[in-house]
Amino acid sequence: MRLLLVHPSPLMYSEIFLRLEPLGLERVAAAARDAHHDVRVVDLQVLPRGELARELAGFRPEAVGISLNYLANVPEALGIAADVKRADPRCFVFLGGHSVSFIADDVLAQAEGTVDAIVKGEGETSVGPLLAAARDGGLDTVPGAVSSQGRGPAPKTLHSIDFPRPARDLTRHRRKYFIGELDPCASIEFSRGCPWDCSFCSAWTFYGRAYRKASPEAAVEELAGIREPNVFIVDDVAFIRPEHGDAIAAELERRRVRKRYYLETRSDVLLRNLEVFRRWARLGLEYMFLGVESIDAEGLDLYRKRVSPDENFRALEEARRLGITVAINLIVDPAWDAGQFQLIRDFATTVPEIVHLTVMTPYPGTEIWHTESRRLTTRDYRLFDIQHAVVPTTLPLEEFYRQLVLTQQVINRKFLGLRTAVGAARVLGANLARGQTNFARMLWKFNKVYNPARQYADHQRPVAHELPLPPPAPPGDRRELYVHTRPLKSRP
Ligand code: B12
Ligand code: SF4
Repeated sequence: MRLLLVHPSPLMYSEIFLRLEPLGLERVAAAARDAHHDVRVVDLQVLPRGELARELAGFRPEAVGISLNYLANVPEALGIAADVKRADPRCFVFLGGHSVSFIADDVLAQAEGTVDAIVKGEGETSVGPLLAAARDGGLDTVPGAVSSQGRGPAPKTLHSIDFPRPARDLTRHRRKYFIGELDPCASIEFSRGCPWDCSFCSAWTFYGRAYRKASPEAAVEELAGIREPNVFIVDDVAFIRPEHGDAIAAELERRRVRKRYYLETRSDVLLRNLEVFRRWARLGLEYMFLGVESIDAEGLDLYRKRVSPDENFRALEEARRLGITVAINLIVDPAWDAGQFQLIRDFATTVPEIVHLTVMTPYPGTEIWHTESRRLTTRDYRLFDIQHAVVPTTLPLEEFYRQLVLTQQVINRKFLGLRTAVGAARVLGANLARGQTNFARMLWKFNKVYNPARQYADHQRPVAHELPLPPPAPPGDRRELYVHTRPLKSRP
């Protein structure tokens, strides 16, 4: 079958700091190719919508799969599905990805016949059987599939994440993928899933708390084949198992693979596995994203982070000693008043790290979705991007955004402060010399995108499709939140 896979466009607010390759879609593409389909990918993060129309007309796909990892992309994905069906009513249209897995039945209903199936869970295992069923019938027998014919059995968990390797050759315009000054930047997955259970997060419920690791040999073989000099490691929590991080490092050293890396981890994991991070710093680990979430113990308890403020601060000190630049994430509680925003500004200007702010948002698949969704002030999918407040704010909403943006501006000014500006200018010069302009654009764009009036106005837009609400009572058994229901055994 001719299969076209589509990634929706980036959200304005994430485009500033990074734009990364659609790794999940590339893996689905590879699995479909293994099943002998003719596959193309259109990534609307880097291509204009007109390019999709051109592919539809030129390639004439018999099936179109759209990635829906992000709730805020639901209206766009439904629009694409409708366009595809209008162009060719016989084309088989399906959706898959993280967010849509939790609300598959509702999104299928909202699509009003323009979507033939929604695939829950990992796409590598389902895409082959799905396309076979699209041709021969039997959609209700495909694991994880939801369609007008009914629901298939539970999604199948991929036995090993070593294969299929992402079909990176299908994503053209790879020079557009970057994160901060790592420009251009590719992505790789060393492990999948998270064994913790933070209340605001759906990473653990998607994989049923299972945690799988790529074999060090396969991971390094893949890494060595990546053209880009920079790599973002997409693992939710990198190097949970020190021996895994060490084994990959040893293989990289043996094969003399040298790149620059950005990863995401937890403070307790960093402190516990300091030697691994030291070894990786020698190998090129330059940036790290730490989910600090809250600067006080009360907030950390609320989010069930299972880390203390002391551990967070010690982790920051250790990262500084290792020479790794840290980006800290803090969750903004909509209940904050002006004083609490001021506290965060004071904190952000005293630590040398970059601070990122994300607004506490109850997503389907999280525990807070069940406790907070009754309080939602909006159900506009587009506002569920962790940059908007979707539950009541203590401050009037306009003032909340004013405080939020003021805090982001203070942080940004610090980030671009004199000392950093000298460094940034050096990096900028080097990147521009190589024809890489993503980092430069990021520096220009900030003030245009972060604008309180614009964020407030986003709430006034007409809403075509609304996020569904969860069932009335929270599940007694947390396993009811899982997408993959038979977790593998491994634990950290
Ligand atoms: C890397 C990453 C990113 C990258 C995205 C790169 C890209 N374009 O794909 C960047 C850094 C840009 C990013 C940004 C954001 N992210 Co993000 N991100 C992740 C992260 C850590 C890993 C994703 C990944 O690559 N996984 C590895 C691949 C192999 O898995 P996958 O993408 O899930 O794909 C599999 C399945 O989902 C499925 N699948 C995927 N697509 C399709 C398509 C079809 C047709 C089918 C059948 C199946 C299928 O099959 C794949 C293979 O198994 C996840 C957490 C997680 N564990 O998933 C969060 C996560 C997905 N992100 C999240 C959020 C909140 C965001 C932001 C909104 C944050 C922000 N405001 O800046 C933005 C929005 C992005 C946008 N729309 O523009 C949330 C999702 C929340 C939600 N419910 O909407 C997550 C779950 C993190 C979390 N724990 O809360 N993110
Ligand atoms: S926030 Fe991080 S540690 Fe917590 S469950 Fe999500 S991925 Fe795991």
